[in-house]
Amino acid sequence: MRYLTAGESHGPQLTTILEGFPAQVPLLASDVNAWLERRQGGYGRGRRMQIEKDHVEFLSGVRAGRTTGAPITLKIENADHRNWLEIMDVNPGNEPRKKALTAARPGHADLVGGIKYRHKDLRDVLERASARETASRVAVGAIALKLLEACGVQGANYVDRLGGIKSNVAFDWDKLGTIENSPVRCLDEAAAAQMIERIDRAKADGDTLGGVLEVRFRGLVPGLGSYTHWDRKLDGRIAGAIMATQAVKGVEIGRGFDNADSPGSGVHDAVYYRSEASRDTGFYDRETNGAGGLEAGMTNGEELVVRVALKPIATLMTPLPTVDVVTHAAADAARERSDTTAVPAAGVIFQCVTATVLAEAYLEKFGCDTLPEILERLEVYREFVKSY
Ligand code: EPS
Repeated sequence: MRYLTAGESHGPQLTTILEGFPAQVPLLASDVNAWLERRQGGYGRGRRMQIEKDHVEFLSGVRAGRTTGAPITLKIENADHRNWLEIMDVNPGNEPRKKALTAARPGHADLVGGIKYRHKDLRDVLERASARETASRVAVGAIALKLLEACGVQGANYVDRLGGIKSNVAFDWDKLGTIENSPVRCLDEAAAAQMIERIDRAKADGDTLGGVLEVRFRGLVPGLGSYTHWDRKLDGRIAGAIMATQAVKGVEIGRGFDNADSPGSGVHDAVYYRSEASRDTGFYDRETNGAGGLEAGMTNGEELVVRVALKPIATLMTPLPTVDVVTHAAADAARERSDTTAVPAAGVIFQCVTATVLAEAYLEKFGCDTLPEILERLEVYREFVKSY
């Protein structure tokens, strides 16, 4: 399974082609739209989100509410494009264009992207570097989630820290509704109120905020991924996919950085053989999950726990010093309409991006053509794990 995304933030649309996805998976536009809507939400987003009401159109690979096995083409329109027709026009003319950007924003792709691709209007860089593209990745992830759901896998995402304020409520699968209803996708209501206050203050100061997100998946069978070669290791593939998302600066699996300070006896998850089997790990069981569900690049059947550090958005309304790439004079970094924080939305993106890697891993282990075949093989494998 593989996918390509294309499209600029203020161009006509985002286009995605997902290839290698199995046939016979039930799929409606509303399945994807629910995730697109979640990604658009969250306190701290800017005015752009009032313009866009993201929805997907399937242009191939889906018929009568199920996948056909052919490449799936996804179209998501940029409603804002109608306000940018002249600026984004593909034909030459109107140069220098309105909204040309020359004062490179520190932390954004502007300066290095301009050097690399020889642009002096840095809009040619930022239009593609923009996190608007994550709508495509969420759409693909929403499709991957349909496959995972059929395989008995459930996911979650939530905010652990935002702007330095930490949630003090432990994650609980029975509280997914609380996360959905929280404007900052946080389980701790008191912390959420402080986060909102912090976002308001940052906005008033012309500043932006980052945070720490968590993604979890449960119901994964053991043995997805492989220890046999570096690029088959699932931890590397998950970390790589998340790290390749805009503004990510750190990925941790399980108790990653904390484990580094403890002796092995306090880190590794002891194994027990029980008298009753569980669905995915057979008679084998653990009482702890410091590994975060991954050992040697493979799922071990425990919950997958991934933590992600997101830096604050680089567009500051109270800008940092920079240089104008045309005049080389000192300048204030460019101000663009943007979000104060994208932390709540980022968890949605990371869940979807992780789901895509997990779906690939299921296809590698259980075959690629049709969902019924995958489910048959999954049942055989679960029985094998019980017999092992
Ligand atoms: C973004 C800037 C803002 C965000 C955008 C990412 O867009 P605009 O410049 O149009 O106000 O809203 O995110 C999205 C459009 C989105 O769908 O997430 C940036 O510079 O990265």
